[in-house]
Amino acid sequence: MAQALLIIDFQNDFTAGGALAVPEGDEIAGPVSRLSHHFDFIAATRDWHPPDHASFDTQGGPWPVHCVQGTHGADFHPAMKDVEVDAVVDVGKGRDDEGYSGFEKSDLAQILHDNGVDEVYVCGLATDYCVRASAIDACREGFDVIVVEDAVRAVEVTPGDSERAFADMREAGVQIATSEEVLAGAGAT
Ligand code: VGL
Ligand code: ZN
Repeated sequence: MAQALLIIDFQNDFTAGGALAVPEGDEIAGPVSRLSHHFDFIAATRDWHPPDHASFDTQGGPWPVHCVQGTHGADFHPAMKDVEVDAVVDVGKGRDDEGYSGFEKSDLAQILHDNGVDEVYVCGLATDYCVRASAIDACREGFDVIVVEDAVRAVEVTPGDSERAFADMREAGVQIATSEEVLAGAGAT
């Protein structure tokens, strides 16, 4: 069976200068790049919203307008240019799709199963939203799941959200490891 790297929403709008910039979001570029060379199969999600997505503040939702389909903000971060992505999965496409989990209304589980994947290493943005939801759903789908703690960053709308997200993920059966441990081939802690 095989391992896959799952890169969540590493997009312009979630990094410096973006509409919903995650603090230190750019800093995952190094670990994500190093991890990418270590995996035979890489899937990357994009937050991919219509202009009137229900989560936007213009529609009464909690977030600024972000990751609108086909815009620069929705493009992958420049650091993704060096990453050989095997499958791109877009989520949050429907006006009312929450779009936090890469598995919501997507083929992601099927794509991973079709490629013999049983172990999924998760990195990307943001720890307390899409990474959390995707990692927990990956567990529910029956994958072994390891979140790479130095290759994720949190929005932290409320202080402590990152810590709570890690606790929720652990409780769901997610393991946590550093990129150094993953690259050294050591087991997750
Ligand atoms: C995300 C808030 C809104 C994420 C997406 O990728 O974590 N957060 N849309
Ligand atoms: Zn979104």
